[in-house]
Amino acid sequence: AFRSLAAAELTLAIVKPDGISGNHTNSIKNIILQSGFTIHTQATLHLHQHTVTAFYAEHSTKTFFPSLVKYMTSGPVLIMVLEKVNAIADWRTLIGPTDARKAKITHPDSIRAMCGEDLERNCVHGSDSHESAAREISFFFPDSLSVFMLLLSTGRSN
Ligand code: RTP
Ligand code: MG
Repeated sequence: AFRSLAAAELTLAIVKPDGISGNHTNSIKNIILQSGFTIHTQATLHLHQHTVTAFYAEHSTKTFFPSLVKYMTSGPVLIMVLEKVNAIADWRTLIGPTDARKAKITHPDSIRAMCGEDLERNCVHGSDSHESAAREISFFFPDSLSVFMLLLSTGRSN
């Protein structure tokens, strides 16, 4: 009953195909749990190109888009809903900069520094805002009542 007062937040995390094929899933889950997140929901899926196209719609006009779709459909991914106070910003901090090559220099303790390779193959995803988190969680888990309740209880306009 008191949990709703603690303003728990949800975010969407994905272990991308290179994270799975490189056997980084267990280390990533250990970091998640040691950092105080709860794994609320999880699913392993091999995404279809149409699913990736819809998920990354904001990037559909970028030159790297065809390559991104090929990468994200190259093998299974692990999709997780993470729960914690300040989950969205804290998960983005944990994963580090988009470019894993730069992350290895500037954020050597980040997840992308640990298991990513470059600007594209960066092994993990994280929602970048409250709006993105709500869209992305309902995109993959449209039927989850508890997710719906939590998004409602933590909803805000920014
Ligand atoms: P994500 O959405 O996957 O969490 O990553 P992000 O916010 O850090 O980066 P974003 O700009 O949203 O880009 C989405 C994903 O597209 C690939 N990418 N490739 N070759 C390129 O220039 C390029 N730029 C981005 C990466 O896999 C990136 O995570
Ligand atoms: Mg992004």
